[in-house]
Amino acid sequence: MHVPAEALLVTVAPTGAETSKADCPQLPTTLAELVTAAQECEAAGAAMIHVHIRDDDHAPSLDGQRLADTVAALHEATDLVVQLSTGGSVHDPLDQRLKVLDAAPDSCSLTMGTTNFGDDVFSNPWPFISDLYQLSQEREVVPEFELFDLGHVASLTRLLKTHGLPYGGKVHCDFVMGVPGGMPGTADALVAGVAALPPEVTSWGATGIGRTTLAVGLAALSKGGHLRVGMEDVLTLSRGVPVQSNRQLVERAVAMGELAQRRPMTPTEARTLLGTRPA
Ligand code: KMH
Ligand code: ZN
Repeated sequence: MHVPAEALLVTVAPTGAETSKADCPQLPTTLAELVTAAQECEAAGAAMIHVHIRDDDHAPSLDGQRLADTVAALHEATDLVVQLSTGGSVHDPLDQRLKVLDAAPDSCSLTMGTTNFGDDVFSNPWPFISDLYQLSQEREVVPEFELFDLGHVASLTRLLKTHGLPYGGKVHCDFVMGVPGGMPGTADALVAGVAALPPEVTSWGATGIGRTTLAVGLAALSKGGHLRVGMEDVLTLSRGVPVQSNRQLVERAVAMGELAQRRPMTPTEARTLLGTRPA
């Protein structure tokens, strides 16, 4: 199947690891809430979901059984490409983050370097990146390379030179911009990042954290990229107006795409774009 250039991959990142349920009761933290959000976002035009799970106390979790149950429930209830976060929370140990692949998702996030993350450090040393990448190749899980900084693009170039192409042969990356400590969420930074991408990259998307979401989304569309949106990344629609559901953010991304004459990609097209295993 050929995926035409006007097809726009909208990824939803509905939960994340940073926001508490107490601060944001509408954040989907239970499996039932996550599945409902996934179904609503698929109906609104999302084709992939980037998943962080929570435990019974709504705290971030990398529990293996919960991860496997989540992948199964999302596959049962939707056609979305299921991407599990291997970033977890800044407090998760590297060995547990490697075990995420045991849950056999279609895709996994793979961050290309250590980043200051507000007052914390999001640790991604080279040996961990290298181990996680080789494990993804063995397990036939397609990585999405998360680029928080320009140096991460250089590390991606090094990784592909060292270990070859991912499972499926496609290289998809996502610029995560506007994290305090990473590259700014500006059009200028995105243009620099896209210009530095290695030739093996077959597709890319972007997300801007917090108030950078619109600048980054519009810049990504201008450059022909794809979009990630969701309550992991932004909690207001405009100053003082809280996001009530992930569906609102997907609807806004689809509307922005329509202005740019892009139409939302189907999950089947997304599988072709990304090179994931068949559904
Ligand atoms: N929660 C952040 C520390 C990922 O999902 O791979 C890391 C993160 C990236 O969200
Ligand atoms: Zn994440």
